[in-house]
Amino acid sequence: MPQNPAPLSQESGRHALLLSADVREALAERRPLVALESTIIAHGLPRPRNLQVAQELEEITRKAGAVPATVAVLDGRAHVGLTATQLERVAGDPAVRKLGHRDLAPALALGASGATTVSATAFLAARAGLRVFATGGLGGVHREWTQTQDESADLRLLARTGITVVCAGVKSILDVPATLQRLETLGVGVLGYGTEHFPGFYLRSSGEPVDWTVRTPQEVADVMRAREELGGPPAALIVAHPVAEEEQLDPDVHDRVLAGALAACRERGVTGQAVTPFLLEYLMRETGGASLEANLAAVRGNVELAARIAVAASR
Ligand code: PSU
Ligand code: MN
Repeated sequence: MPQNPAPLSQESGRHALLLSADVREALAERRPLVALESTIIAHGLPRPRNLQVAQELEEITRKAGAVPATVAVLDGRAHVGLTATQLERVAGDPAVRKLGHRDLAPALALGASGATTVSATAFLAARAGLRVFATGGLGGVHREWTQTQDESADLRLLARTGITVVCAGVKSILDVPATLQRLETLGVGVLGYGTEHFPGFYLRSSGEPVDWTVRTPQEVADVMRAREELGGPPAALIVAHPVAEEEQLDPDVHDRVLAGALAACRERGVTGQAVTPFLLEYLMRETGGASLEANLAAVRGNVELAARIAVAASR
């Protein structure tokens, strides 16, 4: 969307973006690209399965006709598009931190390495000139918000960044109605993809309605085009894409285990950036891996749809 600051060129400073050769070429030739988030790889999935998944997500993108651009910070340089070796490092190196948007400058200045969350990935991808981004579930307003004030930095960044984000809604560990309200207030667009309900990440539906439903990648591309033609301040467009019925987590299991996860989080005093990885890990353990399979199914589906949207939007 055109109102983002001009894309950074690779040469514009010591801390500028490093684009992989693939990504640079695709941008120059206006071919479809999809940005992929790395926090889910480094901190959202167990090792060594996470590396396989990271590679698989890039493969799914290519198969659907787009160029994958996994985003991460390595040794103080922000990368959009990783080599195979760099991807291995993000998946395997325990020194890789979790970086939200506000962490980027210190990480760059101090030479740190980190995986990027939705907020940092969306920012860097838009800076590089990418228009479509895929992840699992967005961050949002946590259920204990009134006590902890824990609202993911994802929301505010998405309110100010013109990029289309394909996700399975927001993580169901969150307060979904409160998050949807915040998205409305912040002016972030929400489209249900093939559904009249906002997805529930591990579940097909969160039970909350969406105002707009689209049914094809072309319809999403048309909405992107209309937003560009309208102009105005940049904001993200969320394409909320539910996990397939047969791949969702059993809703009863979900509700029961989630209650335990939230209680454990409170008892152990887990706070800040550690909350989301803690809850995801707890659910995975207590569902015997079923939540992991639902999470992966959702991410795979989102990446494929994002690639099809990128293809439609590049025509
Ligand atoms: N989606 C997943 N798994 C994850 C995440 C998203 O399927 O681990 C990550 C994203 O990087 C998102 C982050 O930005 O969780 C939110 O963390 P927090 O609540 O600390 O902002
Ligand atoms: Mn948080």
